[in-house]
Amino acid sequence: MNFAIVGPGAIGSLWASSLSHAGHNINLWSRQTDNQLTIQCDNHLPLTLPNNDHQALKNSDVVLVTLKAPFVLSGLKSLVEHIHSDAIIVLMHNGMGTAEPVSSLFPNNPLLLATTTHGAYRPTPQHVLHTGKGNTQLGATNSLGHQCEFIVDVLNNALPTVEWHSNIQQALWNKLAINCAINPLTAINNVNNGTLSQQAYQYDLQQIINEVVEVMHAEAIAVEMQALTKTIQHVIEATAANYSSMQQDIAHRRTSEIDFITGYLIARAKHHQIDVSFNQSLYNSIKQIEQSW
Ligand code: KPL
Repeated sequence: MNFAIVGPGAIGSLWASSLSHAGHNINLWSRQTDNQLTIQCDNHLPLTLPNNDHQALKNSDVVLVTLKAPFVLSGLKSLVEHIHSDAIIVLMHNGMGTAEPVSSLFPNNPLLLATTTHGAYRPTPQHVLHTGKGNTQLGATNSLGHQCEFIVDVLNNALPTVEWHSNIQQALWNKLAINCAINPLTAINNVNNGTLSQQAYQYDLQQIINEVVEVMHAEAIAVEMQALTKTIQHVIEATAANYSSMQQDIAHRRTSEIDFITGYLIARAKHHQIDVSFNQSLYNSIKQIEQSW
C-alpha cells in the first residue's frame, strides 16, 4: 500500500521504517525542505524516502499523521487539496481534541484514531531507536472509518501489536488519564517519571485522578478509581527513568501538549459542570511557564 507519514518525528519515523520493511511504499511530509529524507531505524539499512512530494501524497492510501496534537490542524489544513478523499486518515498522538476539527476538514475521508505505547527516540534527525516494544490501539471516529478494520492486519504485520477497538474513546481516555497524571507534574517539577512514586507526590496524583475519574464517568467511559490508580503507578514504575514528553517540551521551551491533555479534560469538565480545580491549577502553571518565555 501507499503510506504517507505526516510528521516523521520519533514515532512517525519508527512507523515509516517498519512499514517500508514490510514492503509498503512510504512518502514523508515534514517541515524539512529536502525532497528526500533518510531514516535509519536501529541497525536496519538506512532508507531514503520522498519528502513533501505532492503526487506521492495524492496517491497515498493511508495518511498516518504523527504530528504532535498542537500542530495537527495547522499541518493538515495546508494539505487538504493534496489528500485523496478515499485516503484513510489516521491520527496518532498524545492527547485528545483533534478528531472533530480534522473530521470537518476531511468530511469524506475515513478517519481513524490511534494510541500507541511504543517507545522511540531520535538521537539525530536520521536515526530512530525503537526503545520500547508496545502496542497500538486503533478505532474509527466516523462511519467511513468503521469500514476500515482491515487496516489492523496491515499495520500489525509491520509493527505488532495492533488491535482494533470498537470504542476507541475508551482507549484514548485511558491514555489521557495517564498523561493528565504524569505529564504536568513531571514538567512543573522538572523530574523524571519515577520521581512521582515518592510520597511527596501521592496527594497531588490522587487529586488529579479523582477529578479525571469524575469526568470520565460523565463522558460514559468505564473506569474504576483503584484500577486507574494502579495503572498509573505501574506506568510510573515501568517508565521510571524516562522524562515525560511534557517535561521535555517545557525543558526545551517547546509548545507543550497541555491544551490537548489537561486542557481537553477541563473542556469536558466544563461541559458537564464538574469542578476540576486541581487540574486547572496544573494547567495554569504550565501556561504560565510557556508564557514566561
Ligand atoms: O506518554 C507518556 C508521555 O511522556 O507523554 C508517558 C506515558 C507519560 C510516558 O512518559
